[in-house]
Amino acid sequence: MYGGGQVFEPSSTNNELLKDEDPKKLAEFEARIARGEKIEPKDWMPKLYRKQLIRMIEQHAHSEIIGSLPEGTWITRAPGFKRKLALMAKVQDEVGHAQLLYGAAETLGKSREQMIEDLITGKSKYSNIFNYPTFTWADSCFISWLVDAGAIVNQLANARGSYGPYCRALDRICAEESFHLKYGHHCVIHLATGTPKQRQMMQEAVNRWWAPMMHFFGPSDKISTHTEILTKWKVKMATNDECRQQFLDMYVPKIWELGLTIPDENLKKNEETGEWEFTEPDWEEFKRVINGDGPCNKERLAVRRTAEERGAWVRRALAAKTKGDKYVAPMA
Ligand code: BYC
Repeated sequence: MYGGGQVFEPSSTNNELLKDEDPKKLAEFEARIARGEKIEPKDWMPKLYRKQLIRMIEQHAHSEIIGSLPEGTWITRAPGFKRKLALMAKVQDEVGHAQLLYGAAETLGKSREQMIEDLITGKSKYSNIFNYPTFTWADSCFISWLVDAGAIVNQLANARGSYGPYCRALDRICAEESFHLKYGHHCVIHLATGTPKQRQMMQEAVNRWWAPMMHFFGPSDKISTHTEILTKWKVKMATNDECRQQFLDMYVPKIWELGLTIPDENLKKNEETGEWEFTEPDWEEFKRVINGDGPCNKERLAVRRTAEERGAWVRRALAAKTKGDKYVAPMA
């Protein structure tokens, strides 16, 4: 199974883990969180908090390296030298984000090797959206603008959360993502205001990516498994529905402004409630994709598996000891 694991873990597993905690320590921990203090790696924390953070940060890290693949494939085909340079820098940033996030997850006791193993064997999940193909340059532009925009909505909120290392990683990531957003917006504007062929290409990309984009924020709050405990412990500072609403509020007008349409005839802002109304996303498709049955899951993991195998000698060489018990020094 690829990008697998169980679909929605029953929250009873969460309750089981909480049952054995020392009530006094748990109350002190929750009081610290309520006061807005950051929890650091050596502080006491409930087993469930640790488990949830590892799950979420690890999935986030995997999403960054897998997410660099659909855009990475366009580096050599990007139109013009400037676009190639910018896209190459962006993709490199995304891989750097994975490094920061794996580092944050490691502070909770799971090794990077184990995380990579769980990714390439399909045990861990990563974002649904990177399991779709980038057929044209416009698909890559959609990711750079709107997927990054969605990521920023989520990350800006969670950077104010409770776990110090994750928040600090998110702060750095958001700073870089804001450049990606500008780059992506520029690419989309160029196509959307270009020749009829360019406009058509951009519109087709919006049509292809809209449904995965709605899924990107996670299942609706009514059916989300982890939101309740994660918001209580200030790991998630906005729910899935809140992030989706914020994204719609900020970006639908910008998409319309460019003369593009959105493939959802029910999409409109309810002026009374201030909420966006839209067609309920197809959660069955979402479940299939996050459990390994999307259009590109197998291909994405095969690429990572090959990279892991081909890079093994480098890791072995770096870890090898020379005479006198010194590690091999990097040559540059
Ligand atoms: N995709 O209880 P829920 C980027 C799973 S990279 C796949 O609501 P939670 C970029 C969820 O894991 C940035 N799976 O979960 C990179 C759970 O399954 P398990 C990506 C999803 O954790 C390169 C189940 O569904 N951003 O932007 O409370 C180039 C139930 O869901 C998804 C992040 O990773 C999904 N979309 O909330 C360009 C943000 N949604 O684990 C761009 C960090 C849900 O029980 N993550 N599931 O088997 C989060 O903020 C939260 O984990 C989520 C989900 C909001 C995504």
